[in-house]
Amino acid sequence: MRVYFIQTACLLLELSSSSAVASPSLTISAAAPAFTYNRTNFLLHGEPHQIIGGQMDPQRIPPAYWRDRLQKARAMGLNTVFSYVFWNMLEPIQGTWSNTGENDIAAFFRIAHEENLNIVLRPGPYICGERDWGGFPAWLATIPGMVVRSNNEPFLKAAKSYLERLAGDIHALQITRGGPILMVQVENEYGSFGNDHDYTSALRDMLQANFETVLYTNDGGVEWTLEGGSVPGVLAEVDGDPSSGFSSLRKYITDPSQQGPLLDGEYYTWAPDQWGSYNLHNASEGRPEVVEQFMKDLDYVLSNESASISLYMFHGGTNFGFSNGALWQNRTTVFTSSYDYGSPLDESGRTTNLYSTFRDTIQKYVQQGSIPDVPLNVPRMKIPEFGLMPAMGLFDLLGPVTTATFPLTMEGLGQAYGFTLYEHMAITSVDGFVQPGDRARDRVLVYVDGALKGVIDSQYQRPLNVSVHLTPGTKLQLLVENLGRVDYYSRENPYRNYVQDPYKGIFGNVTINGVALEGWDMYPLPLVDVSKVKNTTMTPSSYSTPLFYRGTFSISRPASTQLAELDTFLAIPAGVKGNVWVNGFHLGRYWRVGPQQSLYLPGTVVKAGGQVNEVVVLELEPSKTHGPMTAVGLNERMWGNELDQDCLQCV
Ligand SMILES: *[C@@H]1O[C@H](CO)[C@@H](O)[C@H](O)[C@H]1NC(C)=O
Ligand SMILES: *[C@@H]1O[C@H](CO)[C@@H](O)[C@H](O)[C@H]1NC(C)=O
Ligand SMILES: *[C@@H]1O[C@H](CO)[C@@H](O)[C@H](O)[C@H]1NC(C)=O
Ligand SMILES: *[C@@H]1O[C@H](CO)[C@@H](O)[C@H](O)[C@H]1NC(C)=O
Ligand SMILES: *[C@@H]1O[C@H](CO)[C@@H](O)[C@H](O)[C@H]1NC(C)=O
Ligand SMILES: *[C@@H]1O[C@H](CO)[C@@H](O)[C@H](O)[C@H]1NC(C)=O
Ligand SMILES: CC(=O)N[C@H]1CO[C@H](CO)[C@@H](O)[C@@H]1O
Repeated sequence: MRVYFIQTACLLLELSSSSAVASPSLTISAAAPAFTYNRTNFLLHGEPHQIIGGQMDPQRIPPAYWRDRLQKARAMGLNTVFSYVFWNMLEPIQGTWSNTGENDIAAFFRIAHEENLNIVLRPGPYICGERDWGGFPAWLATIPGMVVRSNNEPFLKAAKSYLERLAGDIHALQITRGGPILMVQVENEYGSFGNDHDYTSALRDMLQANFETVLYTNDGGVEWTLEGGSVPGVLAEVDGDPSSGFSSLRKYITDPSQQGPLLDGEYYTWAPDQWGSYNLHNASEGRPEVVEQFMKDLDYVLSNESASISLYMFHGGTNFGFSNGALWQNRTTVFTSSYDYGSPLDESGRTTNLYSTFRDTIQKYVQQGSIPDVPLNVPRMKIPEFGLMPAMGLFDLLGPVTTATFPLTMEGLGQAYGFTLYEHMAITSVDGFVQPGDRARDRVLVYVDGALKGVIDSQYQRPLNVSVHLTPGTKLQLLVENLGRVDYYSRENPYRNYVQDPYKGIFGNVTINGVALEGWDMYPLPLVDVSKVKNTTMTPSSYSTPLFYRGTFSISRPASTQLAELDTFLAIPAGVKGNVWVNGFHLGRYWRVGPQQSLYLPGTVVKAGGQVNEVVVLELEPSKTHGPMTAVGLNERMWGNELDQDCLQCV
């Protein structure tokens, strides 16, 4: 039996539910459509077709590398790429459609087509995917009456507008129009979350109004998830372990309008990483029994002509910037910026041993010589260690202030991601523990008159009680970091209401000894543009509040150097916790607890030919005692863990 990764992959366990649904019958037109299916086979131009797929999400990959990653997918033997689309990146502000760069989904699909790959589109609107709020834009949280993932008018209205615009961009790329899009998924593993068939039917209708291709659902392979997630008139499929999933499909999907060939829509090639001193990097490397099971499962699927598969992930890529999601059990657990996933194509787009092993197995089931040769791995570069100098305090970069008696949430301040600073000037004397709203959302650094008093973090199983002593005129500052909104809930999780509670910053009152503090100055720090970080060095008067550091490196190789040769993993050896930008591009977060100890720096943002590359680092807990701040580019990745010095007893 394959090991299930229950807690963080978007799939789940047992529990049964009743119900049967009335069914419109499946309509298959007579003149062999480009792509359809009967009870046992997908049919591509009328011929039985086995989907050998792998997941790769364009918005997690630098666009200049799309073709390389797609070529490598084809060269592993895949014939189809499954892609999530992240609504929050396409519509960062309600009504503003941003479909260029990494959001140019149509361009990714066109390249896939050129590289002889088909596409299975997974547009959500909810996609889970270890992404902030499962791909929902944060502004949804500010719409009155909003109930996401439900048959709720404000939600369906916003979802409709998103799906219409997305369909507008990619309409011509459907297989019915000669493009690569074979199928479109309805919602995402909805059965793990709910069983409101009115909601999923409304989404089905919306997708049918916008797409001409086959629709399908994808759920965990047990009765209750299949019952909750399957939709009349829509092909029902499963994910996870293929053997048990397929027999569940055959057993529990009894409505003919939902029956068809078998597809394991997410076969896990391993798992994402989460921050934590005791969380080791997840990988199958060095675990032959795991790889053996992968191959057994792949053989099991591919030897059955009724069955298809998609590897989740073929290539994970990166949760650049602040884009990662999180989970809530009885504390927050946060996905790393790296979304390596232990996948066959690693985070930097290099093929791995696992890639070769998958390729060998796939070879057995496809026409001899039909798989292209594998492109060689280009070595990554090293960058010798270089200095980072203090340039500016984070608190010297504050924008316009919002003042209110009681705190507003990050969303209430019109902010989606990053940090928010809450300042209160004491007017009376008070002593006691700080309660930052109903709970920490998520990591709260507490300062009194500029001195760090402690860290309250919802990741901690046993958070610290941070005690403060305020007298009239003392300044209390709470710097609240949004570590990523929860992206996955199971119906069985007692905390599932967190999907309706994405709020960050301070929610409720800040209290000390139960007394609410009144009078707040609030400063959003979304850090979308670090060009305002001064290009000078300074001598900090104190190291207790967060500092921006700057440094530069240059690469003497000619400007014409192949981009992949400029790939590296950037590490900040003395760093405690913070964020890194190179030439203005936000690589993501670092945190010494690990397991991620370096950030993927794609060659696409590096300038060669001796030009200056500018590095900006926000260190949240600067110190002189950790040694000088430096950065270094590693050509081989290191993973590792360290204890959390902010709270040794919190875990
Ligand atoms: C589905 O179509 C294929 C190809 O025409 C055929 O071989 C197969 O028997 C069909 N299955 C059913 C259940 O009709
Ligand atoms: C394919 O798998 C399904 C589900 O497990 C099974 O019912 C069917 O008999 C298999 N077909 C072959 C040819 O093995
Ligand atoms: C919840 O917390 C307890 C310790 O207080 C721990 O034993 C348990 O495993 C936690 N549950 C989850 C789902 O993390
Ligand atoms: C914090 O205070 C609460 C209430 O006084 C107490 O139950 C808890 O154990 C304290 N936590 C720690 C880590 O000391
Ligand atoms: C905050 O405190 C004030 C004063 O005690 C109270 O009126 C208000 O309801 C509180 N707000 C919340 C969200 O608890
Ligand atoms: C910033 O300063 C460095 C020298 O410390 C210089 O090489 C670089 O060009 C400057 N960048 C800008 C944008 O002025
Ligand atoms: C499949 C797998 O190995 N999952 C592990 C990934 O990492 C987390 C955190 O260390 C573990 O809890 C999982 O078991």
